[in-house]
Amino acid sequence: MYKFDKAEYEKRMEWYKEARFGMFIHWGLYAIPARGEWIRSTEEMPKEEYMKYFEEFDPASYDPGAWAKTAREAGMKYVVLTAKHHDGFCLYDSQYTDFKSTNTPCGRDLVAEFVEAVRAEGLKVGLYFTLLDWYHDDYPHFGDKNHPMRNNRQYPNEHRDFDNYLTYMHNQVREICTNYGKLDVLWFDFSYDDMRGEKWKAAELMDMVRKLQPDVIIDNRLEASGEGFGSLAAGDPTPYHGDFVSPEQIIPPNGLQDVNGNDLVWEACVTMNGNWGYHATDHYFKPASMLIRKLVECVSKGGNLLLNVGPDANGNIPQESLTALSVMGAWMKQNGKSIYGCGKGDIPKPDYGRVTKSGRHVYFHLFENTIGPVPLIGIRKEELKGIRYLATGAEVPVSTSWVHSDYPDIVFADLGPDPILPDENDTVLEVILK
Ligand code: H79
Repeated sequence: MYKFDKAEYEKRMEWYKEARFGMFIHWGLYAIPARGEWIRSTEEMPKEEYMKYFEEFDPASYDPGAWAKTAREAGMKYVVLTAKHHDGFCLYDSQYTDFKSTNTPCGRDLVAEFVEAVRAEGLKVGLYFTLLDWYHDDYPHFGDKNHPMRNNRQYPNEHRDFDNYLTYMHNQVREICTNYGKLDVLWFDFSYDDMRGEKWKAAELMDMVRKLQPDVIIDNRLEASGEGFGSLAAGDPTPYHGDFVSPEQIIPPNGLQDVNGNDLVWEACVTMNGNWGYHATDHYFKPASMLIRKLVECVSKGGNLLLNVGPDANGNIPQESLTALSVMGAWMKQNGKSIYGCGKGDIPKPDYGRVTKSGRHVYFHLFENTIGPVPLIGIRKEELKGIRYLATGAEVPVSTSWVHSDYPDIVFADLGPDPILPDENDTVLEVILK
C-alpha cells in the first residue's frame, strides 16, 4: 500500500510555492513549419514529410543562456523545456532512438546545454516529457477524425506492441533523470480516455523517477489532464499522484481545493499568443498588462503561472514575447514582493483588483481607479500598522475625509487628489499589519 508522506511533500514543495512564476518553452522540429506543435497530427502529416524538418533542423541562434537570462529578468524562478513533445523528437541524445537533435545538422544535445544555462542563471530547471509519441511504431494512432487526440488515419493500429512502447518510454525517462543532473521539475503530458495511470505503468515509472530524483516536483498528468484533478485532489493519493495540479489555458475560477477543502498546489500553464509551439502568423499576443494581472490572479488564488514562449526555428523567442516579458520584469522588480512567497489573501476580492498576502503583509493590487480613496475591505483598523506604495516605499495615509466616516469599519487609503495610478498595469499597496 502506498503511503503519502505529507511532511516530505510539504518540504519538497517549498521553493515551488515560493517561486510562483516560471517559463515554459515549447520548441522542436515543429518550429520550422511554424504552425504550432500539433501539426503532425492536425494536418495528418506522413512521417516522410515530417522528416524533412528533421533533416534540416539547425537552429543557428540556439542560446539557452539567452532564454534563461530572459526568464530571470522577467522575474521567473524556473524554466521548463520540452525535452520531447508528442511528435517524438528528442532535444537530447537518447540512446533509444535515432530521432533526436544529435542526428540532425544541429548535432548537439540541446537539453544538456539548456540545464546548464538555466542553473547558471540561478534558476530551477525542469523538463517536459510527453507520454504520447507519434513517431514510435508501437504507439497507437487514432483512426477517428473526430477524436480530439486524432492522428494520421493512413497508419493502421494493428500490430502495435504497447508494452514495447512503454519500455521505450520508461527507458527515456530514466535517461533524462540520470544524465542531466538534478532536475527540479518533471512535467509529464498527458493522460486521456483510458490512457492514464497504470496504462503507463505509472507506479513503476514514478518509483524509478523518485529514486533517481528524490526532490523533483512532478505534475499530475500521469493520471489526469483537464478533467479531474488527480488523486491528491481526491484525497486518496495513488503511488503516481502528481505534486501539483496543472490547469491548461485556464485559471481556476476559485483556486483549487481537495475534497476536504484544503488548498492544493497548482500551476496554470498559459500561452502568450494562441499557440505553444512557434506560429509564424499568430500575432495575437496578450498584452503585458494582462499578463501581469493574470500572474497576480494566480497568486491571489494560491497558484503558480507557467507562462509559455515558443522560440522560432533559429531558437529565438518571438519579439512580441520578449517585449511583454521585459515589461513584466520591470514590474516584478518593483513589485515582486507581492508575488514571491505570497498566496491567498483570505480577504474578499476588491472591485478594483486583487489581494495577495504573505504573513503580516497584505498586498492590494489596483488594476483601476476608485473614485477617491481606496477601500481596503477586510483590513481592521486596530491591526493596521501602515500603508506604503510597494514600488517606491512611499507612505500612503489613511483617509480622514468626512465622506468615509459613514463607513467606520473600512480603512480607506488616500492616494491624494490625482486620480491617475502611478503604475497603469498594477499599482500595489502594501498593507502592513501589527
Ligand atoms: O504541450 C502543450 C500542448 O501541446 C499539450 N499540452 C500543452 C502543455 C496538449 N496536448 N494535448 N492537449 C494539450 C489537449 C488536446 C487538445 C486538442 Fe487540439 C484539441 C488536440 C486536438 C484538438 C489543440 C487544438 C491542439 C490541436 C488542435
